[in-house]
Amino acid sequence: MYDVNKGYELAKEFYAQYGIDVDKAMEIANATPISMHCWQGDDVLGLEQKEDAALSGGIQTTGNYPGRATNGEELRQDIETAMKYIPGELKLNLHANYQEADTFVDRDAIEPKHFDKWVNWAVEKGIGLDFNPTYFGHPKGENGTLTAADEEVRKFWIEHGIRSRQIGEYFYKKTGKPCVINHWTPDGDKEVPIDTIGPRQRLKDSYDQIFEATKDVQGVIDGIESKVFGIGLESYTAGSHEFCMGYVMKANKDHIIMTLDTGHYHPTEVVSAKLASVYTFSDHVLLHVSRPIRWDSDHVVSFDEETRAIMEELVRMDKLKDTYIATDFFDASINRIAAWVIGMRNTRKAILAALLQPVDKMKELEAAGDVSARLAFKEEFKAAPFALVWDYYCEKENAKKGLEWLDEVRKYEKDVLSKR
Ligand code: RNT
Ligand code: ZN
Repeated sequence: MYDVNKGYELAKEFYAQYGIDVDKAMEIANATPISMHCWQGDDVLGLEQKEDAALSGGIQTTGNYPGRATNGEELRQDIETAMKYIPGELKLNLHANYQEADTFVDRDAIEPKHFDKWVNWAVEKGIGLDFNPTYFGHPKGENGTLTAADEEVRKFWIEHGIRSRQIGEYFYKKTGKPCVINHWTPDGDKEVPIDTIGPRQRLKDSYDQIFEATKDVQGVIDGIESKVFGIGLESYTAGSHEFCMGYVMKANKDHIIMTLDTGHYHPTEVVSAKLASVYTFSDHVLLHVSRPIRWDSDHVVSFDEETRAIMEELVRMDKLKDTYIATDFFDASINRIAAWVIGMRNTRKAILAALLQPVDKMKELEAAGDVSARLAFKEEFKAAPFALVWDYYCEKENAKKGLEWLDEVRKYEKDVLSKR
């Protein structure tokens, strides 16, 4: 019989050799909020009561695994089930197309009350809510949203952005926790357009209008998310990295920050290498943790080198507490609850692993110019007995250690998902 306590005691001794306090690391990892995206549960389709709901805007889910949530009740039930196996502080991240009005309400007419089922659910659970305007999956977005040359269309989407910030404030007031809003628009072009600056000037103006009209909104933080390309929009994205970084830095407002999505850069560029530069000029960052396989494929977050490197950077810069960590992936080819559990656990796992390193010692060695020891230390911790601490932590938080959650998710699939 595998005894987690025994493993934990041994690991504690291992880490103590380097002056690492395992309990402290678990405590910090546990208290770091991760905003779990609602859209893994239904392949980003939303609850707008439209027969023809379909994903567009350059993002795509692939796969047709049975059991997708088809209404708010099912989605909440699935989220609750996944959350049982995800240790630590959580928030729920909603998209505007997850509104639950009785009849169809268009994006420029959404109101806080259309989200009351979510709000009541979150208040009951004691968790915070984050939000996203949905600038995709809509016929009015075919020729751009916030960049649209058609002023009527652009107005429609600006109104959507304005209402989204008001809904964010409502979430804040109801839950008592700040609402982090992510602003992302897919607007772009299959070919490089002749006019590359016009759409960007309009995008800037649209964001300006949204923030100006809602300048009194309280309790909302706004991430501006860039992207290199989307499907069908391969050559040009108006909201590029430079555009979004420029917008955020020039805005110079505490609540307007950069969103860095791990799948939104050229394949050889990594977010872990960008964080320190952004933090030189900003106090906060919104992180979208995902996994790009050759492109922004939004695979389930892995406990891979880059996810670990990101968390290591945040710990080493002492910016973990200043970073809004959110997940963003959608895999329709596997059990969707398992997708959430695996991706969320890996995100938390990477945080814990980063905290179980002798950061002060390594900084000391570096400052003293001992670059050989620096490398030796870096390498040593890749094979440290981290899993023993992770198992102990999961058990302590009643989130099931190891793969124990898998049988329960299988049972839920048999009892609930397969009957949908
Ligand atoms: C798309 C962006 C964006 C979306 C979600 C659904 O490439 O990453 O964040 O994934 O808003
Ligand atoms: Zn994203």
